[in-house]
Amino acid sequence: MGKEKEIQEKKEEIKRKDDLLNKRDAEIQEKTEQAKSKDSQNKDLTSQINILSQNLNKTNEKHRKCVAPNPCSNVSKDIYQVRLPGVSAFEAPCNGSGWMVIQRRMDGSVDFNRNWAEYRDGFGNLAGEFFLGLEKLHLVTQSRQHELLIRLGKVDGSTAFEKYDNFRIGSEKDSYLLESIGKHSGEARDSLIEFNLNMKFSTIDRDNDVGDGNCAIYKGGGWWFNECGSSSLNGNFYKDGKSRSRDGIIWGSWHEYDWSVSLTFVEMMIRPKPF
Ligand SMILES: [Ca+2]
Repeated sequence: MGKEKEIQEKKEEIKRKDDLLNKRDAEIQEKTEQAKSKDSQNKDLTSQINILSQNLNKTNEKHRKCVAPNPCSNVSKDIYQVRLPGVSAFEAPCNGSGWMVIQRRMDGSVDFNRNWAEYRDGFGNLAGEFFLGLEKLHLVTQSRQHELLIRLGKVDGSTAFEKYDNFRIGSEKDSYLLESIGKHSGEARDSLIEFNLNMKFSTIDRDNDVGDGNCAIYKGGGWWFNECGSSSLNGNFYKDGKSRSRDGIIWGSWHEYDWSVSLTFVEMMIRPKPF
């Protein structure tokens, strides 16, 4: 009987050890599961962090564009060195009220009958008559929403303005298309939306208008011509305010579409639209 009892005890001891080993196995199994789960959670977190980081980059990019500074704010009336993100520094006149002047006609001292490269790069005298250049207009207006203000004057001394709230120019690849102009207000009334919106820029050597001939040749200067339209602020300058053959500086909606009129003063200005 003593032997049987001893065997019985050994069996029980083996069973206890077996149970213990099984328990250890179960624990190891559980720990492994937990580790796997943690690993999966870590992967989820890494993926979330990547998404958040991408979103942050996008937001930063938008923020950079939204806060592109107004180079003409707090600047007195003078020629100013414009530095904007992503644009090489260039000079432009500010008018003292936050507007950057991009084109001016005042005395006929500068010839506006120019070719594509000249309208692209700009020409004239920043203190007098000039055109700032389409490439700069493209880069500046793409960086943030801009307003366009046009001041007009007749030989009799009367003046008027027209303002647009979303002026944007396409790239040279798109022939500096007038991509957007927005809503208009002012006493000169609109002479751009109907005919010039979505038109490419044309010059004497680059006919991008929609008619058979080249409006830039007929009108004496580059513009976003249609066929040809009722505005041409780069047209020929007539000191007496009388156009010889519909080729003067015109803004039809202000001079009742009387094509014998030629304006004797123009200033085109832009500024970032206030929030
Ligand atoms: Ca044509």
